[in-house]
Amino acid sequence: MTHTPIPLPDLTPPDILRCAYMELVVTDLAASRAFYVDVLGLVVTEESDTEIYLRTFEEFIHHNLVLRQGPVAAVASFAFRVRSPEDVDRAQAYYEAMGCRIERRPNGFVNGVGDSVRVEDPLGFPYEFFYAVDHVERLAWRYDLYGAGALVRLDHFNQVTPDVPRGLAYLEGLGFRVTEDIEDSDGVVYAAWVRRKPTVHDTALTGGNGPRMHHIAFATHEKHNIIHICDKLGALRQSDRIERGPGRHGVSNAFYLYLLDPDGHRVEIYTQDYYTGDPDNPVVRWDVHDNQRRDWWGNPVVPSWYTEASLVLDLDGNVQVVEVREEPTEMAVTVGADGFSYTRVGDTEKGFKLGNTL
Ligand code: XXG
Ligand code: FE2
Repeated sequence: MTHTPIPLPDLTPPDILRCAYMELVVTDLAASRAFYVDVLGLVVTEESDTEIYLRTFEEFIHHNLVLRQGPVAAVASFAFRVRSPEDVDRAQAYYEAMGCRIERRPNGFVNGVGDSVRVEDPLGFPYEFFYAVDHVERLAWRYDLYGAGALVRLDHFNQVTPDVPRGLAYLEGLGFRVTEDIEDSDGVVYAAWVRRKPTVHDTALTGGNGPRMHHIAFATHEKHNIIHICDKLGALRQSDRIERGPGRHGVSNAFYLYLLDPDGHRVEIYTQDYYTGDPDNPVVRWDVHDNQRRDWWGNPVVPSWYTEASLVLDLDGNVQVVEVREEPTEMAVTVGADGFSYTRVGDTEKGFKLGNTL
């Protein structure tokens, strides 16, 4: 398949620090509050009848998540913090040069954030860049407030897009570096993880019908914090919020849990990936047939995890049209039992199939 390249401008891209917050449109704000505040324990920075601003325990900027009441569940913004006010200008110039629609708001799009630019990026995602932000109390030392499942940082976004190599070339032009990917021997890329901060990723591209939002991920300190969230959901008779996990990822080596919020927006709870800050950090490439790539213990991925994702909005608040992936999907290749998945390298040549033992 030819991956029609997105022409990249000959301009310095904005210096992106990290993924910083997501604006999520939810259809029942009270139900979402019950999930994100009462169950997950995110900290309310401020709220009104129509919006709730939430942050994690180690955060010092105003929020990591905005919940906004609206008619259709969707994502209004994937927001990244940049290094300086001038980097907001650089972001504007960069996307204008790509011919993207942009909107600049000196007073920000949401409370607590100043001068920002929102763009409809070449993949159809609403990206936002800002530097100016209100500082709030970093609650890291407030152990009197921590619950056993405390969410301490926003870790990453995950985006679904039909053509991963095309999206990757654009993100690499924007300054992201690839940490890991999943591919096959025909050169099909199924997913890739890219970073700015020195963790495994700030966002990832998952190959599928898109643009859609696959998940937003928050970090806990330890694995036992994730187990506590599972126990709490069980005690609340809300175990049906658990979609996948808990488990250990192959990709990223992190411990994980995926939950679905009342609108079906997927939230990952994630902990203990690895440091990637050296310039020669090695790229890890996984074979799509490796049965341990997505779950190190070999547990199967539920089909909904591959197929379901949230819609995203354009700058007018309309839902972006979803385009179908043409290349093979990971679900068809691995869940669809093609007989070529393996746990031990060499099993397939010997004719062994997933589930058989040597
Ligand atoms: O953050 C992640 C993920 O994208 O959510 C999924 C790290 C690893 C994986 S995977 O399912 O590939 O192990
Ligand atoms: Fe993730």
